[in-house]
Amino acid sequence: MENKKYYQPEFETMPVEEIKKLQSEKLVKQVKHVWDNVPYYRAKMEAKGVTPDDIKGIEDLHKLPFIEKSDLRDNYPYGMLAKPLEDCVRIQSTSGTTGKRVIAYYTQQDIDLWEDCCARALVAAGADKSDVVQVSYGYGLFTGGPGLNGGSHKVGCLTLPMSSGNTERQIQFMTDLKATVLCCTPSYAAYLGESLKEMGYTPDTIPLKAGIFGAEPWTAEIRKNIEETLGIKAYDIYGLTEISGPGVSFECEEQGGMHINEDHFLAEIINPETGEVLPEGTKGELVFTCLDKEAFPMLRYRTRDICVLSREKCSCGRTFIRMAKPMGRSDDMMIIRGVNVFPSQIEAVLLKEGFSPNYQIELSRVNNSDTFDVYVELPPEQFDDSVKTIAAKEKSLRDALRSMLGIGPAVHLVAPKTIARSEGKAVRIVDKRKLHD
Ligand code: DLL
Repeated sequence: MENKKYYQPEFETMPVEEIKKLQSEKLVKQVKHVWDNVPYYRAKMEAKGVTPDDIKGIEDLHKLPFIEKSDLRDNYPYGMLAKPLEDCVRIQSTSGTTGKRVIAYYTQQDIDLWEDCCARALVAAGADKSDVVQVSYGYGLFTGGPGLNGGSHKVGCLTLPMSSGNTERQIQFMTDLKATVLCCTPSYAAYLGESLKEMGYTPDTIPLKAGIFGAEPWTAEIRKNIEETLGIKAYDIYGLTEISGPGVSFECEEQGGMHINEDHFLAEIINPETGEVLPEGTKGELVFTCLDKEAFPMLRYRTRDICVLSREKCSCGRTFIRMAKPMGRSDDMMIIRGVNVFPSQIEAVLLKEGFSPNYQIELSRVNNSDTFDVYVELPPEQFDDSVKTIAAKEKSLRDALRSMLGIGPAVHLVAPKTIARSEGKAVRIVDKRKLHD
């Protein structure tokens, strides 16, 4: 059995100085391509007094203007296209969780590049042509299904294009066809694990060995939960439609942050308030520049994802810079009575306190003051506890949340299976305050 450690070692293990040289060469060409073909961005550059001649390498990147989601919305549907429409072969779209959908275009070369990135992620998770890969991300406009599907083909794996949903059928195919690698959102992986357990499967009777989970924030605690119920190693994968889709970065066997495919994507961390570039190792907003993409080549695209980059050497041998798990989009951050709260912080406390990852946060406003409620399912074996015991547990969970967040929610322990399960990206926050805006 062939068992390669890397999909494209010539890039994945390139010395850092060479990566930077390659990035500089590609950047110069890419800026020229965008200047020549995207009048909107050219005008933005002109407004900043920059021309392609000012960009001699990656050290000049900071001179370029940013692109934000609002630029893409304003230019919908064709404004940011850098290739004639007849050279494009595909459209994908964002999930629209933060407003109007954004669409991205791909030439065949763009698709190939994206699928190579997904293939790298699969090989990093130990996949080779002997594997059966169950792709349970949604197929369609969402990039999850098509991206991992293409990557799986490139590696030569037997690919099960399941898409999301229909959990019973997922489990039937997984067990009948002995799927070894599962690709889906972490919240759906947790749900599949819960369902398999209820059906009497134990980790050693589940054929899976690895999972590639992303598209939403997930905590170390959820990873542990999934790894234990499914009996697998769970790898993180990151990406966004605007930059291609899944595979912009991926985890290796060290599970210590995701390697960014730096031969294709140039990453920066900026201060989200001022736009200032921050030194490596500082937490801030992730910004990407696409070095090779033809049809939809984003330059300095602001992701709104908050994380940290590290160039620290990785023992896997890959030289690509690593990004820490994004703790959530700056858009996902809730401001509750003036305190900044990320759902991932709440999730970490729940799992640490022995609860399931099934929860929902509800925010509302009463008499001009925010209300903050967290609904959490009771573990099935505690469902028959007395009212007094449940009230004590609610109080203790509230105290644990307060010490983590600096603000205490009203905690409601509810019956098992009463919080809707997610088949794609989980909806954790119901913010009724927005309904009144
Ligand atoms: O979610 C692409 C994807 C599909 C990635 C499958 C991984 C696996 P969008 O729908 O455009 O694309 O959403 C992109 O999702 O800006 C992050 O906020 C979030 N996100 C993606 N991956 C992760 C991750 C796909 N591993 C947005 N951890 C991004 C945390 C993630 N957040």
